[in-house]
Amino acid sequence: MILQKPLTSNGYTLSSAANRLGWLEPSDPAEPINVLRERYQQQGYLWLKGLLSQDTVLEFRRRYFEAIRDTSILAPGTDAVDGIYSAETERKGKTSIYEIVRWAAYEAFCLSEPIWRFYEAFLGGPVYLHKRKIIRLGKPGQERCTGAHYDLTYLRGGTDNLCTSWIPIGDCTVEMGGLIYLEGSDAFGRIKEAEFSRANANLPPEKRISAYNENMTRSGWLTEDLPSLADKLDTRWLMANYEAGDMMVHSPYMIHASTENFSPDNRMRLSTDIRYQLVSDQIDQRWAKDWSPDDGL
Ligand SMILES: O=C(O)CCC(=O)C(=O)O
Repeated sequence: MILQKPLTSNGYTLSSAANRLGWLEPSDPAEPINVLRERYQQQGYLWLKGLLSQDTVLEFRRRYFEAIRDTSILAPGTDAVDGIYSAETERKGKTSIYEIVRWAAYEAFCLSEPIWRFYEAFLGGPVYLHKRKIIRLGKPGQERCTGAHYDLTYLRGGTDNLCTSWIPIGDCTVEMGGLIYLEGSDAFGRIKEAEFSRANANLPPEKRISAYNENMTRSGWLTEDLPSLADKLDTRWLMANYEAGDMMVHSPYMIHASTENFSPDNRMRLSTDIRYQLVSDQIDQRWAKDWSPDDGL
């Protein structure tokens, strides 16, 4: 695939050299669960193609954009499901994102049967969905992107036997700034976490599990400089053209980030990221409340 523009993230440009940029490998959710488990162990992720019904995903996309149409974010006269950005100055609307993450319709979406059934089989028992669930909107031209990090940084108060589902709510091409993964980085995430655990060992309990204590960066991210990290680890950033219905599963040690949206038709990237674990494992209680701007995570 030839990109119209090189991928950028927080002001850094990702080299298009083949040794620094590659593609995620897709998986079929119908494959035997032990095959999927083995692939997840090797890769640190699974890109489950078409796990969810496209209609369910698109219905939620439409509902989301209809709810925020009064902010003038949508180009006039366009269908909400397309999520076409108006680039106009936005007004404060009736419905905030923090209200949307409390919708029963959103919770039902995150608890879609194909998702929890997948995790029961994958993790081998009854599963728990963390209450703190995040929705992210990526507007074309928005320079701020997600920096390189692994999720356990923010989830140190419970088990590490947990998985993140990153779900594109609508198609999300590479140009729209979907999630990218640092190939083979689960191992590096484990090394970093062991280093942080040693450095944090003498801190009081609350600080020890914090993503923002004196041993961490201000955001908890490893870096915003994605190209240098790939150079340092001599690896590649893996990207994908996600489709509505796909679900990513990634390990809490797998390093990921996002890139700028430069959709040629001004389509907004909408996604959610949610976490599942076995209900019998220790649950990080900081994640047992709905996502809010002041939750300190
Ligand atoms: O969607 C993003 O930009 C970040 C998502 C993320 O960090 C995650 O899924 O863990």
